[in-house]
Amino acid sequence: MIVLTSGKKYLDIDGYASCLAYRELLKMQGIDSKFVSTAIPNYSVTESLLNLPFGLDKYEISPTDKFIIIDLSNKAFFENFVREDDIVELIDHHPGFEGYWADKLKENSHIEQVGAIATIIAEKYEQCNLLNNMNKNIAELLMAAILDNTLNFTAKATKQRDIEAYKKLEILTNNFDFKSTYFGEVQNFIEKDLVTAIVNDMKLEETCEYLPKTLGQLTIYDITTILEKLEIVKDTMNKYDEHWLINIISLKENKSYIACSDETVTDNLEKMFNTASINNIVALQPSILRKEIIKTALGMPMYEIRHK
Ligand SMILES: [Mn+2]
Repeated sequence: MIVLTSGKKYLDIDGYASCLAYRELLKMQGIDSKFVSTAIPNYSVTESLLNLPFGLDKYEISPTDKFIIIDLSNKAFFENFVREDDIVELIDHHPGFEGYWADKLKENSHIEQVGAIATIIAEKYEQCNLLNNMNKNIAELLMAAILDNTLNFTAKATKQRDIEAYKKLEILTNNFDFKSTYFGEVQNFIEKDLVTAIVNDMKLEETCEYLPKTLGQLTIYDITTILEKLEIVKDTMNKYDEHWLINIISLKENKSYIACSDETVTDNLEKMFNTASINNIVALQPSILRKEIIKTALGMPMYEIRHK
């Protein structure tokens, strides 16, 4: 059996939708596969998307299974059931491990600089001439993933490919109002349960000296209520670690508010982005994604000198 999976600590709409859509594409081609994850989908997988007739499989991993890894290339976050030697394909857009996987998987490693993995999956349907056969629910899942991962097409990581894939899916679903439905639903969820939203979008990742290992992120259309509840945000983050940052993205303003635990973290960010802070919050416009913050940190000169 082929098992599609994403990270063990973290499952967002891009990983979730892409695994489901890839499973359905394989099915159309007569290949059986299962989507298995131990991670809880975060707030970007909204209630209405979770309630669609497509979801995770209950499946017991067996020693003969092969794995397709989606939206992930850092081994530290692989599910415990994944056996590296049995990986047959890996599709990701996070920086850092391109060389390792290219060596190991050759043409079956697809780590591409694209806004969303959902875009790559939609393109796969197209390459197989099956885009018009895509289920409408699957198409909406992929649309949500592209909207979320590209920050409504404002993220630097956004490519023309993302815009084109979204347009085609929009035509396919004939749903031209999906954007406001989706972002409205995400907004309501975050406002209703801020702590859960933070906890389910947390990354604990040792990157480099410039960043703490606890990296939170929230993407929300209108940030006003979150800024009013900043104490809840801080309390939640403090439970994880002494040093942290949380990247709160305001889609409405196309702005990132990066709240930091202390001066040390703030100073590093000020250096990285050549900007000032107010009350340990570094504000950046246009907004930036967590993976872009990591990329910037990895490119800082001190890091290169120390690791050469
Ligand atoms: Mn992604």
